[in-house]
Amino acid sequence: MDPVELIWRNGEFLPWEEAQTHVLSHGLHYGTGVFEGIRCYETSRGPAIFRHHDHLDRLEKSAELYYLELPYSAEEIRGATHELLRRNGLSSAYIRPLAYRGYGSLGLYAKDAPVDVIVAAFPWGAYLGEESKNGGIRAKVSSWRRISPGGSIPHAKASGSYLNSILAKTESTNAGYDEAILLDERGFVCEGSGENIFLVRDGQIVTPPQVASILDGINRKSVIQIARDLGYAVVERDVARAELYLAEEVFLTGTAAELVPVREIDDHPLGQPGEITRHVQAKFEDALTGRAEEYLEWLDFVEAPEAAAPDSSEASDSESIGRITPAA
Ligand code: PPE
Repeated sequence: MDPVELIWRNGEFLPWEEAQTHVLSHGLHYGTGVFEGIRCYETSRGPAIFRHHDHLDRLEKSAELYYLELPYSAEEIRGATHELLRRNGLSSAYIRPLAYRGYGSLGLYAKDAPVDVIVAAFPWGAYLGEESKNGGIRAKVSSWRRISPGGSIPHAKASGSYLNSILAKTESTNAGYDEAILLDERGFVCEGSGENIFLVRDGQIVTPPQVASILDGINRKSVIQIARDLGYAVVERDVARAELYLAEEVFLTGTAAELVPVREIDDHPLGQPGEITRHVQAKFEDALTGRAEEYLEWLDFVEAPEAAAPDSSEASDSESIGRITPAA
């Protein structure tokens, strides 16, 4: 991880190294946090955050599902994020807002543990490797099943849920693969450890439905719309494991990964990234980076970063400018 200068926490901009938390923070013990992964891209009209409102909306919904009362509104977090990017001099970045139960009490009914909110932004390159977006990746169906909607909430982007993803990812990486694909308890396909999944079968694009045990990905939504706009049929339905091996093409979507073709699953070769994958991927990347006029509304433009870092005499002054007090 490449540190940058500042992290926003509870209304203040702190130096990166000072953004620490108490070891008895509730979230550290029980995974009681919700978060987002967002990307900001450099475009010809300045830096722009892809579908920022949708991410903040999902953050609020994840918080609601786990009874976390966010002390800041989406608009306050959005404003803090804009300023964070600007003050860190970042015109492209991975953005990680996190709301978690902090220090105050342990135990499972933790009404006295406050909800702390942070936003960090830092450079994060290709999630599944430099070559992933071009050459595709090798994936393995995990022996770990995706958390079920009867025991937890796959649709919430909650910290604790990621133990499930981590088991799958670790298993597949240790076995020499790039990514894991998780099935649900019935044996149907859900998603990658950190991405949604799409298949091409008989020229049609197929993806597991929202009621599957998946995170309702924002890039999933974007890719469904882009593919339909390009004239492809997109069907949301249950996908059997064997269909992964029979598919003409398979690809994954996610904020960190972007759109990544899959070239092999469980030692069944799928071949080089296919035509439909390439077509959708090209348009998707245009949408991310502001080159597709028709999707400009998805971009939340940010004021360009400060050209030079402020000198230290001004720094302490400007520290207080972006201070935001919690919403009532
Ligand atoms: N499923 C899971 C389980 C998931 O974690 C992600 C995002 C997605 C689907 C795709 O969602 P979206 O980004 O809204 O299209 N994974 C995030 C976290 C990755 C991490 O390692 O941390 C991400 O891509 O930012």
